[in-house]
Amino acid sequence: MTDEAEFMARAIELAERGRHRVMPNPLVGCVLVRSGEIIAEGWHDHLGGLHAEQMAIADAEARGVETQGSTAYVTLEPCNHFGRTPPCTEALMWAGVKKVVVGSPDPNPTVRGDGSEVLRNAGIDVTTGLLQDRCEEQMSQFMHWCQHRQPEVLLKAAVDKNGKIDSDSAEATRFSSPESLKLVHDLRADSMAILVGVNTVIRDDPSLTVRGPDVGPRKQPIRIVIDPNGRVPKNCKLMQDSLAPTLLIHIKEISTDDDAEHVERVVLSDDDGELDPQRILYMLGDREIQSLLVEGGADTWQRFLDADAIDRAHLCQSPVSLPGNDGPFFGSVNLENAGLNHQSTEIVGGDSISKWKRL
Ligand code: AOF
Ligand code: ZN
Repeated sequence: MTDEAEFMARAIELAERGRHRVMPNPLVGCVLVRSGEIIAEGWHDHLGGLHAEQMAIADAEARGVETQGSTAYVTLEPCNHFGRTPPCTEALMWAGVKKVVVGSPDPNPTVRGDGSEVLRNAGIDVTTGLLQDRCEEQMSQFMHWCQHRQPEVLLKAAVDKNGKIDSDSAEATRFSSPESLKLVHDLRADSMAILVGVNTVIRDDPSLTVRGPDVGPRKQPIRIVIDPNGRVPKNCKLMQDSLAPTLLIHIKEISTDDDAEHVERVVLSDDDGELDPQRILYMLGDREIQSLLVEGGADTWQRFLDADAIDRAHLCQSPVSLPGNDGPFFGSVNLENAGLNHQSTEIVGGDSISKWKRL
């Protein structure tokens, strides 16, 4: 790796520190370099916190390090707008940075292209595209939403050795290892919304909250239930606990008199009694939801796959055999048939976790 690439790689590493905590903002990292040495580091840490460039400049100031004449390596094009923070372009100029090396351009329409142009007009040398693929992969949810105005969708499925789905336990606790259950909470924490079908709620009464990872000041992911005909029981956890918002999607008006405050219902038009996943994604995209985790059950997975509505999948296969030979079954073949490509497989606590992606 060149020195330049190493500096950007460090910025990517720093950006990771904001994971779960910055959405709907992207993960961004920044280092300031002078005479071939990193003199300051910053990252976007949580929603409402400083942007990466501003944190790096503050870091230099706090340690009494001179930023004049330095080069900034930043994973995303600096913003040039007054949002939750003042523009990073101004901060970089103020700090006397002479060169900015950008990973990815910012596709956000309110900042697009502008940041680099403003910096160039101020006489700062700007180059773009260093480790761009890695930067964009790290902020894929943000990139996807900016491009498509709908969430990036991740399917998570847990099956036994034979591809059988655990049909009557909440959160597959009977057979996935503790290590892979922990991963489930990481996936939830990495999502702005979690979706299940009404049958899963009736059968498992899941709470669908993030337990473990720190999500910072952002809210817990919204819990969404596809419930065409209003069958979600009033006394289930999603309706009773207010740990996270709950959104029920119906195809007709359902009486709402005694719903708790955290519960919202929306009515979407249907196709022969079925809710089209694509219609759901547009509705969520309009609400600026950039990432959706589809947790199940099997019918919901398959409907989303059939509608080409899954971008990524994690399939967790345990070495345990559940009793009985009857279905439902689910596995690689369902993902392959839906046009997803296998990316990698790792073993976690004895379970095999394969990752899939639409290219
Ligand atoms: C940067 N550096 O570290 C980040 C940027 O609402 P705000 O003010 O936090 O602005 C959010 C937008 O700024 C976000 O949608 C994205 O376009 C950009 N994020 N920009 O210069 C950063 N996180
Ligand atoms: Zn900024």
